[in-house]
Amino acid sequence: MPDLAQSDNQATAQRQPQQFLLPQAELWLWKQWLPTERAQAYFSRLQQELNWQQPQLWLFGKAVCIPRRQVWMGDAHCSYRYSGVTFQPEPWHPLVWQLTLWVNRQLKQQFNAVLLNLYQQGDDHMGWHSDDEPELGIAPDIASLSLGQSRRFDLKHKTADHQLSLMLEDGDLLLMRAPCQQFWQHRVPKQAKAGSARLNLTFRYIKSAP
Ligand SMILES: O=C(O)CCC(=O)C(=O)O
Repeated sequence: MPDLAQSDNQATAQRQPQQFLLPQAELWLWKQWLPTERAQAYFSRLQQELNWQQPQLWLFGKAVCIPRRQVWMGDAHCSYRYSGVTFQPEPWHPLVWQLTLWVNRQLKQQFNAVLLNLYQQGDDHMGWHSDDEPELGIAPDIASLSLGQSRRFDLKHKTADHQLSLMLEDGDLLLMRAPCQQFWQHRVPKQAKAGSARLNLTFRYIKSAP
């Protein structure tokens, strides 16, 4: 897949990230990593062009629809299993592919799959969890790009009394460095006043089958 034009290539901000040094976790946050105009254009395109789904997962022995829409996308081998369901990746959408290249270049990573989440309204949310499925290896770095409506992003330590809340805004890029997933959980809570939709891409590296 070719790189986008050189002008698009300059689309990401070069400013320094904010750094959060937490017990057993390190977060890096690039505010407005994508400038607003570009973030808005990407948001509209992805909202319209992707095959958004609302699958059922198994939670506490019951099948329940996830409270948001999602798409799992990546290299062909990147199947992903969580909450009792295995997801096969959708082939790369050119824009998601391009964003993955930019994120990989910025963060010196080799992400090969992306979970896209669409929160259409304030009731849509994601509960407490860690990105710790076996496919990700024992110490994954996870990056997340936010587009559209600002939403709160909470983190809490699994065993100690540490918490952090960030507001993730249009165009923000967050890196959760290992061993964050091992020791911390995160969530996007319901937010009654969130008037419009938010889209989030989390970038992951899935190992090839042995
Ligand atoms: O929407 C977000 O910011 C978080 C998404 C997330 O936690 C996940 O995909 O595992």
